Amino acid sequence: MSDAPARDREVVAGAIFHGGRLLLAQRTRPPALAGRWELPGGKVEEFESPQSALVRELREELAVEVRCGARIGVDVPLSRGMVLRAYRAELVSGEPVALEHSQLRWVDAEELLSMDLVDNDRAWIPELLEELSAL
Ligand code: 523
Repeated sequence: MSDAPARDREVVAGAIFHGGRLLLAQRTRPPALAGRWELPGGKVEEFESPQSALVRELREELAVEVRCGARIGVDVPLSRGMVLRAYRAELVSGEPVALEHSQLRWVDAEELLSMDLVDNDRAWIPELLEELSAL
């Protein structure tokens, strides 16, 4: 594998709100992040739009079909010039199952604050809370 810098590569994460709750997923890897909770998602492939990547990642990870909506929260810089961005994801069909995470949890505003979120995703807490309190 080359060590070419992945400049401007995006990682997408989906905020799925349903019934007044937000879906969180517990990571299994890498060891430093295992056990911590995130908005599910993953890397945008070359020649793929962030929206298509989100739809693909949530299909692979949760076995659901979603429609990608608007951005939510700030851009979070990652290592090697990568950037993490959250999008709203609207459930179109299916019930989420943890195919690549150790478990899933639907949280309300209070529970969101008590979860051990990965550091990067903590940047979105204000907008996520705002949405949960408006639901
Ligand atoms: N994050 C992150 N929060 C978050 C996601 C979806 C990803 O901080 N909600 C970080 C974790 C990794 C990087 O973004 O440092 C890539 O996410 P990952 O590992 O979920 O993406 P994959 O599964 O596409 O990556 P591969 O391991 O290459 O398959």
